[in-house]
Amino acid sequence: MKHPPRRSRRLLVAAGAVGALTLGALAALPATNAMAATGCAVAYTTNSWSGGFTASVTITNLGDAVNNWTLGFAFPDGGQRVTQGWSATWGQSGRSVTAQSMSWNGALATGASTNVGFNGSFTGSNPSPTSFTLNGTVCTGSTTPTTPPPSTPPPTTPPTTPPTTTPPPGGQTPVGINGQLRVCGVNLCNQYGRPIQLRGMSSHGIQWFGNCYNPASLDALATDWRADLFRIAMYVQEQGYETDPAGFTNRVNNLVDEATRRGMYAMIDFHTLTPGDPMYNLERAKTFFAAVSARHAAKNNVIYEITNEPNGVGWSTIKNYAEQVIPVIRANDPDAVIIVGTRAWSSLGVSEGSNHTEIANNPVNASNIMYAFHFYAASHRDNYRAEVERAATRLPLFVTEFGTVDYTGDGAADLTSSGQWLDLLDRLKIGYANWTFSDKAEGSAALRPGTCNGSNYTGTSVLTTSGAFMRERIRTPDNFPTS
Ligand code: IDC
Repeated sequence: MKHPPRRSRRLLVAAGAVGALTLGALAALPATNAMAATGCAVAYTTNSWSGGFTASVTITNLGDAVNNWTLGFAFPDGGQRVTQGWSATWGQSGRSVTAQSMSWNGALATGASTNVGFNGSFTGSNPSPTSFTLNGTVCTGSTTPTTPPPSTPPPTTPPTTPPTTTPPPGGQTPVGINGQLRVCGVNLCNQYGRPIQLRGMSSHGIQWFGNCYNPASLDALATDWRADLFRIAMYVQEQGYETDPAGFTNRVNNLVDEATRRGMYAMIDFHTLTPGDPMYNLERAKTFFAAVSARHAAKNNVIYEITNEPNGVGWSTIKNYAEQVIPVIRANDPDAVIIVGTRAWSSLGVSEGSNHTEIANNPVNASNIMYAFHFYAASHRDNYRAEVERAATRLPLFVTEFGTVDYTGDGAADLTSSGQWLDLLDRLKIGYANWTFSDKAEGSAALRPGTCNGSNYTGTSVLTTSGAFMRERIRTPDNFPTS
């Protein structure tokens, strides 16, 4: 963590609520002293468009060191709302807004800064709040951006273009409701510590179908499909990342920002497939994940999938790969959920004659991780479902990819088997992303061929059999507990 240069003592006294304490007394106070001096400066900047805005809030602690903090302020206008925050637990009652620190940014030394932010909406005007409190003390430091750069990586890039449709009614997006996720036992839990299931779609390879991920299609995914999740499939081979690392990193970053703007979780899929040994791409994975995790560290909606489908290698190789890549992400983004692919095309080993016990007996040495399971409903049936049911009692699972068709990604949708699969995943609260939200002429694609050349992505007329089935499943109301 970079600490900003120490501020002048004069400013400390001027800004902090130190009362009659002398500088000497202030310096001598232990951080936990009940009389600990408090004081703060807040820089609040916004980037707004018609009806919406992104706010960046840099908090500088000008008092004694704290281990956790709560920022408070009031919106000047009654129509202003926080719709989705990051790097803090955000709450709003009437005009009053609070932001409570997370475990990783709660500790603020004297003079240290941290940056938090949120997306908001407004009905009338969008004036900035003029008064802030930190742990109940009014911040008397400057509210103009005189503070040093934040000590955490920058938050969501403010939108450069306004969303073309308004967010779902009530401003309650999946990310807005659930916030930062974490693994709890074998489940994925939301910010209230309650298990949830995320349902969404995977892109096709962004090197081929980049034109399918545009404002209109992503709006449809968020508001017409009501998807919780968008998986960004970045192939590494097959004309993917290895041909242009900077370019693909940039494309992934942009798509994460687009998902964020719409209140969806973004899953970054390092889409290894052939060769099946993830070690072949180890250095690329480290470079890529260092970049994307630094870029999105301050967001609360990014899930990292570090290898799509290992195949032809044993579990110990995958585990070794994971234990080298996970720390790279954790160094930048300590609280993000990370998903590890499993043996035999993420079948928990089943497609190569093994099963989940090899993982349960020798799990990846890291916390807050899940394991991927993939299936193609026309190829994988009862024995795979039975294995998922067994594994789900011991391992946190996420179906980061599945098809309604056979394992080639083509053929007819098997809606009976697909329905059995999704009923099982619903019951076990296992999240999923369907392959693919694209218009490729193959059975697994949700959009009819040619759809991505047009501008309409809503309704069923643009959908294939698989797409219509998936849209119905995904758009049924979510069950996201909020207490
Ligand atoms: C398939 C695509 C197909 C593409 C092929 C090769 O549907 O258009 O030509 O990849 O890249 C997976 C993989 C996924 C496959 C999919 C269907 O993760 O990349 O997509 N599948 O074969 N695992 C099992 C099936």
